[in-house]
Amino acid sequence: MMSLLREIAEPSKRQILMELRSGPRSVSELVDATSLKQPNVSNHLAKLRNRGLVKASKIGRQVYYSLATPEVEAALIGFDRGEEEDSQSNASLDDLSKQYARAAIAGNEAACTKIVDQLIRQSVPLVRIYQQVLAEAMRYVGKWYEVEAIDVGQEHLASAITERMMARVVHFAPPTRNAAKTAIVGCVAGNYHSLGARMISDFMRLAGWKTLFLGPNVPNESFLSAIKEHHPSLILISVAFEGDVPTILGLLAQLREYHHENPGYTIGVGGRMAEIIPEEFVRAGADFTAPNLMVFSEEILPRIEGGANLPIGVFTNHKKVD
Ligand code: B12
Repeated sequence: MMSLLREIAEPSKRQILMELRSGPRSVSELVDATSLKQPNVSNHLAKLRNRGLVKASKIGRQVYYSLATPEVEAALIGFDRGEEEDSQSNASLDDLSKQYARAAIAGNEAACTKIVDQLIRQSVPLVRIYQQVLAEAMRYVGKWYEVEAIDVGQEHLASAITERMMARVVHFAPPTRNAAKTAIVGCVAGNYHSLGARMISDFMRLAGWKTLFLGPNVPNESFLSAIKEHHPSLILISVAFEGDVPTILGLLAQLREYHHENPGYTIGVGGRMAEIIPEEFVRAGADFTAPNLMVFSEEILPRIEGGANLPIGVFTNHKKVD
């Protein structure tokens, strides 16, 4: 550990290691990113490799370097915490979400990583990073797309970067407890907007639930077979489009039927349509609807875990609708 800290304390090596936090880099990419001379970069990399801090992998003719273990990354973050007086440290989460959105549509993953890492260092909870920075940034991306300021490629780029940033946030947020219950989360068939459902799924996992994330565009039969196989206590479905409403209503009807044979699960619906026609989903058999992760984590999950009577009801932003 001491030798690890000694290496990190050396500014040029730290510059290289910090750059590798955003992903594997070749020597020439590291030269561009750090402005160090090529022989210096190669020399530092050789030493860092010898000491087990960096590993090399060959793709075609090119050699890529990356951090050797999660401990190296954790040490870098710890070092950085005390060291760096970051210009962003006083920025509000809203400013950060906008900065993040701009960086994401430009494909500047290093800048996105920097914003996210800073929030991790400041111990901002996962729910706030997800909701107030990443989800909010994606809302900006949507607005820019709508006014044709960006194209579909940039929208995809921002989504893919955001998925990787979410993995990063989860990586540094250890599970807090073990609820020993199972949840199944997925998007109804036709819905490819999976970031929201994945946020809910990550949060559930950290809340100690065994969580099975089925991803985007899940056919109703696949939802049902996963439910029959894993016996979840909670089923969470994301629906974004009007066109997907008949499909989810069909799924809710099937779930109601199966419930007679296998009671014991709670059903929640979220996503854009859950804000537009929440009552319809509750009438069709959902136990609750939620507009976002914040409301789900603060208002709904505690009720489920506390054994609240079902249905729990319709929630809009931060309040229950009676
Ligand atoms: C990114 C994005 C995409 C990506 C999705 C990538 C991915 N892996 O998810 C791609 C490029 C694939 C895509 C495709 C399309 N999209 Co799109 N997309 C967006 C965008 C920009 C952001 C969505 C997002 O990820 N937000 C961040 C997440 C975290 O927020 P969220 O999904 O709302 O989830 C939160 C809550 O809803 C809730 N939640 C969600 N699910 C669940 C489930 C449960 C159980 C619970 C409790 C809570 C919950 O919690 C989450 C966190 O708070 C929006 C713009 C916008 N304003 O939303 C448009 C948007 C949703 N897309 C739209 C459209 C039209 C499309 C396309 C038809 C064409 C297109 N524009 O490319 C296709 C259709 C694909 C399909 N069949 O699903 C429209 C939808 C309009 C509508 N409702 O009819 C929007 C609003 C853009 C617009 N203004 O036109 N899209």
